[in-house]
Amino acid sequence: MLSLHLCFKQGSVDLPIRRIGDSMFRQIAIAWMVAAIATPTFATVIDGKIIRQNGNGQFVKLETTQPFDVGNDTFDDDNLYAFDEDQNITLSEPINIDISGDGSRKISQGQVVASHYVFFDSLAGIHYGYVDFDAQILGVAAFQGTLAATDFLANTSVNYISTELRGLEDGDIVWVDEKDPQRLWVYWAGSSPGDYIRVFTKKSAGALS
Ligand SMILES: [Ca+2]
Ligand SMILES: [Ca+2]
Repeated sequence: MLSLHLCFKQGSVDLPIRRIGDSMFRQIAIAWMVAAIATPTFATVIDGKIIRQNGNGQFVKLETTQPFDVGNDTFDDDNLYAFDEDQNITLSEPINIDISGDGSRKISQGQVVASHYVFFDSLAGIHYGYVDFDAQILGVAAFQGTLAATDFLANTSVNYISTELRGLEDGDIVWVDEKDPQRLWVYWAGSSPGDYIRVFTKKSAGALS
C-alpha cells in the first residue's frame, strides 16, 4: 500500500525591508529589465521528482529544439518526462479539461494559457511523483478526447503518435496540489504505450508578452 507523504514547496523568500533611495531603485529596476530582456521567461515546467516507484527513473525535462516522437512506446523507460508546448496562447474558444484544482471542467475563452505535456512511457512501471510549473495550473487534459481537442495548441516540432491510445486508465490518479497550485501530482502505471497528459497553466507572472 502506497503511503502518501506529501511535501510542499517552500516558495516564499523573506527579504529585509529597508529604505532605498531613488537612484538605487532605478539601478535595480534597470538591472531587472536587462535581465528580463536577456533571458525571456515563460510559463514553464521548472522541476519534478519521483517520490516512489518500482523502477529506476528520474524526472527529465525534454527540450523540443530537435523533433522527436512521443507515444507508441518510443521511450519505454522509467523516467517521468515533461516538456513545454506553446506559450501565452489566448484561447479563441473555451477548452474542456478533465482535472483542475477547483473542480472546474472548462478554461474560458480569452484566458491566456501555456501548454505542457507530461508522460510516463515505461515497460510496466508505477510512479508516485510530481511536476512543478512556474505558474498556476488551470487544468489538465487527461483523456483521449480532451487531448485530441487541444493538440492544435501544442505548436511544437514533436510528433505525437498513437494518439488514440493516450489518456489515463483506471487506477491512474493525477491531481493538483491543494496548497501549491503550481504542482501537479501523478500516481500512475504506464505500460504500453504509457500515460500522456497535457497541462495548462496561467501565463507566468514574469513572462514577456
Ligand atoms: Ca496508466
Ligand atoms: Ca511504454
